[in-house]
Amino acid sequence: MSRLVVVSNRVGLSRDVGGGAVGGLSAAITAALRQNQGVWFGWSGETTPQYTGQLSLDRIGDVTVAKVDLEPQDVEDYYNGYANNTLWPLFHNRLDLTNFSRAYAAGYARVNQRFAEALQALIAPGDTLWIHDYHLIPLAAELRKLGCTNRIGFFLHIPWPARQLFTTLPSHEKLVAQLFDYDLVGFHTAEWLSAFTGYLRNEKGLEVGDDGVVEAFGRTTRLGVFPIGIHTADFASENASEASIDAQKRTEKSLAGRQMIIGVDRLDYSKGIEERFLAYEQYLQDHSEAREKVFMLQIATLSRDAVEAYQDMRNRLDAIAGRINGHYGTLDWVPLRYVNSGYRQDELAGIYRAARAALITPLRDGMNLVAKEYVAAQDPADPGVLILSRFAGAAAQMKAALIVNPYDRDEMAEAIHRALTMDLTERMLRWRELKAGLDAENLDHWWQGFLEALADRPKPCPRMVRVGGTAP
Ligand code: ADQ
Repeated sequence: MSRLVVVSNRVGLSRDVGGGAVGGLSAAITAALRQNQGVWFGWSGETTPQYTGQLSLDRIGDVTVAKVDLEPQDVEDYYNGYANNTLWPLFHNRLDLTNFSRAYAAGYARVNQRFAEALQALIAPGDTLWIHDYHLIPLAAELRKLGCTNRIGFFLHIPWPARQLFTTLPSHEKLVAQLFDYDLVGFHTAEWLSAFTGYLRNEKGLEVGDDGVVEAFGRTTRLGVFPIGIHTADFASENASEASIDAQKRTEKSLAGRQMIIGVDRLDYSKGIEERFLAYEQYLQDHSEAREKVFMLQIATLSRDAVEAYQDMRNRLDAIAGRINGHYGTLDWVPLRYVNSGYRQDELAGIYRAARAALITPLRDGMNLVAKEYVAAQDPADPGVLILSRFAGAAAQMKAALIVNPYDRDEMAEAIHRALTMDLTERMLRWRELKAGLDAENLDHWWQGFLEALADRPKPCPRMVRVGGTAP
């Protein structure tokens, strides 16, 4: 059996994290690695004054974890710079926050080259490599330069931008060419894939075959759609752990009979938290009868604090939350609870269950797993209502949610009202449809589907998409 080597910017498996604390994606990759005698390689998160390429190796269960330290300049140019100050904002339609810098681009190339050199020592001839996300697009090209002929797949966890935006990136063609060094390139949705093939067609005159195969830059790759799912059982109320039940009870106690609306996100401008706060404020203004009977809990864990755009956003959110609570709050009612702490997955499941509605309203999101987790956590006999942005990749699958435009404050305020007044029959109908979708396309389905497609090059990919078309 061939080994699986997974590469991501950070390794999501460590000795000191228990089961209930592990995020869905990390758990999926770990499951894939365990079944394939795997190795997980990535940056350690640490810096060293001068780069050495020294690998630190550990064995956790059946998985070998391999990490390298980076120089401070690498972190600045590659991670904070090109990944989080160039590609992330650009791929999330925030050209206004996108910083094009040659130093960043050079850092991105340098670190991918360093990763390839460090990784080479770990790769055996029959190994399959699976590279994750926008930090590492050039990695296969760097490995190929070193003579690597292994099968290599790439999965993009974020959206692919429209051609008109993507072409603002200096050396955009180089980035696309680097994707042709992979044997398979996967996207979450047909929409992101179609943005990519739109670039190929309009900029390069290329057409993609019905089987997803496309030839360019002297190489051939295959494109496919693999929407990520979750392990529904981990969130299901029937299997609730003690920590989950405890979190649910604590949350319910704090409700004091009020209905709760929940938002859970990494604190990021793509998640639309500011627009969500403003919509909630609008709802309180439009529905005076709901005041003191409802509150919103927004959990937003800090991320990428070193990037300036994130500090600005935090300041704005603090100001809006303060304004809403100052204006509407009473002696015993805080309309908006806004917390920056992180929670374990099983605790989150309990909190989700206590919420009558979830407001998951990103401005742009590759998929959004929180929307799926909220649905999976609900009590089948009394489920809450999911309000979901049409700009989350998840909206393509979760059509039974209340789908909203996060830029339309009035529409969002109406959706909150509708969710909080929806009768049990409609809530159950919507929930059952959503849950059936989650069960059919779960996390195992995602990683197994990707690896099967990667192993089996000649066969058409499942859900392969024709250029300009939709999945058959
Ligand atoms: P993220 O942008 O991190 O992921 P998302 O998919 O919503 O977005 O969340 C990933 C995980 O983090 C979820 O399992 C969630 O429970 C957890 N999480 C989020 N906020 C949390 C909080 N405040 N406290 C504790 N846990 C929290 C990127 C892309 C997404 C894509 C995923 C997976 O941006 O679009 O869905 O990768 O491909």
